[in-house]
Amino acid sequence: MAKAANTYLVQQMKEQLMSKAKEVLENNFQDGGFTIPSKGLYPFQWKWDSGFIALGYVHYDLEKAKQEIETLLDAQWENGFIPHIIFHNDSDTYFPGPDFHESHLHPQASKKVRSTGMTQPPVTGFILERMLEIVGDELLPFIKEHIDKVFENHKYFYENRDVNNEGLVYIYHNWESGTDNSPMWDDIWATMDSPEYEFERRDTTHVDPAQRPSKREYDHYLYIINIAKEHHYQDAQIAQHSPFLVLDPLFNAMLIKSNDALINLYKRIGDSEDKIAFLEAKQLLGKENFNKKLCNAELGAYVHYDLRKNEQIPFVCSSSFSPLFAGIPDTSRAKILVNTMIEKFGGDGRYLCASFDPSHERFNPKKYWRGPVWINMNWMIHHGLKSYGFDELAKKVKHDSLELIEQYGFYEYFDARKAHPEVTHNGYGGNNFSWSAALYIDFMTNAD
Ligand code: 9WN
Repeated sequence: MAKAANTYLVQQMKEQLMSKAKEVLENNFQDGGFTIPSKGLYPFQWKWDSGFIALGYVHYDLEKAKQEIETLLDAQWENGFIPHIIFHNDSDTYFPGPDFHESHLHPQASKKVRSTGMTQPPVTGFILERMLEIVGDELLPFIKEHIDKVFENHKYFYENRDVNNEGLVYIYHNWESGTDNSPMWDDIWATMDSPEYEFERRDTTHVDPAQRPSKREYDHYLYIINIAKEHHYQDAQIAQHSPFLVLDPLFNAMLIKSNDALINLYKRIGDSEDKIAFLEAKQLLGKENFNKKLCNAELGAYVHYDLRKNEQIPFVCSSSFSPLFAGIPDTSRAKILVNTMIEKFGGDGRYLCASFDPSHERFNPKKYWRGPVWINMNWMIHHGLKSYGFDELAKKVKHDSLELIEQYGFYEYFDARKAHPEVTHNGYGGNNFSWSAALYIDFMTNAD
């Protein structure tokens, strides 16, 4: 009897949270047909956020899911580039805004809408494929209408950012990685002599500064943008002059996963042999070099690669496991990754999956990408683990994600430490954060 009552209460709580998740998305939805990640803190449209957000909507409001994709693709530049932030609207709650980024410096930038001159992980391809799986054939006309823009975006990457012609593309700014102030970048900052800028931070008026990057880190972030601006955001110049030039395993895994999705979608659409052949050739080359260049046997993980120093950046972080999502490791390497995840990131006292190696001295459990758990990374890791048959661990990653949200709310990131004396509330960063809400909906709607 008591058990039945308990099950009923849990069920009720989950239903309430589903409604709350939809409310978060509704409240962040804007008149222009796009959704901001979080009020105040992130008041514009962001590239990789928009993909995860669309995946939340697709379960209950197909129109909004489509609009999210359309408003993003509508900001595409003539050269295929899709920016990381689209300033469809005005807001003074975020720095740096459109006046700092000056995207118009690039001759092929969108004439319709202002944006940044950098990008973010290319998730749109695999999001479209997943949307089709959920909705069914009814969505095919929409896919047909938009898929070429995503293809052009991938082509842009290979034609402009694959400096060694190896099927791997560079990022030139930490904000392009999505994992913005990962300890990974610390050694790059040490090589830079950035000016001390005067500017007014806005993020620290919304969130405890202890959970955000330092002023000095922001100096570096701005300095790289200034260098790119000096060169009018021309890729060839950036590749030559940016002090930050990195092969990021997460970014490249997302590209490879989205390539696969585009290949599958084009096969369904038909009449796209040239595009399929282009993508298949990149897949072969990219996967091979990914395994050669970004795998670190000693650490038992994939790592970043610094193109300036021509050497690996030897740290393990949640991005290290993202290649599972793109089918990049063979099964024996996948087992090694799983062991590393369990040994370094697992254990009873911790939620999976911290964003940086918890055993490392640079781990910071509260600060942005220097340790906390992020729901979008967990979502990718969960699906990656599942695709290799690591069902138990996949379940744990999903379970931990849901528990964090159910206990603490739709936060941007979460402390990985369970019941730790220093932790009274595990939710950090922005609250009512869109992708945490959207992926809660997706996790809850899928039985896996
Ligand atoms: C800079 C919007 C974005 C996410 C990033 C996250 C954070 C921005 C910032 O917010 O970055 O792009 O100002 O801190 O790190 O992954 O896309 O949610």
